[in-house]
Amino acid sequence: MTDTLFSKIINREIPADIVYEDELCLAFRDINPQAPVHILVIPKKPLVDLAASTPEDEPLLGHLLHTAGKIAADEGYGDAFRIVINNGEKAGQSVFHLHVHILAGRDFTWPPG
Ligand code: DGP
Repeated sequence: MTDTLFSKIINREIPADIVYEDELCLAFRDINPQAPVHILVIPKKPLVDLAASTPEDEPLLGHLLHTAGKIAADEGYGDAFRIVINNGEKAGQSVFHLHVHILAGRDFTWPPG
């Protein structure tokens, strides 16, 4: 996988508003928020997307989702938040380092756009 902006954020080469970090993941506020709370949770392991994950990544993927729920709660929206993972350009992925969007603080419609 080639380096993306997100590996530069992990390595503190470019700044970000980091809200959470542990040995497996980093979470920071999206630069172009689509809701009052818009945070990205990324694995430190450089996975391009969800489709590139393997069975050995299952604990990591679970950790990303569990952490996303905890962050939503910490932000005051533990009861109502949306999780999005865009996989592939046609699905809206623009940064090719797996990331979980946490969106909260407004009403959401279904189906999503
Ligand atoms: P996606 O379209 O699913 O690949 O989402 C990528 C998100 O990443 C998008 O919502 C904007 C955000 N983003 C892109 N570049 C940066 C950056 O340099 N810093 C931060 N904080 N967010 C970024």
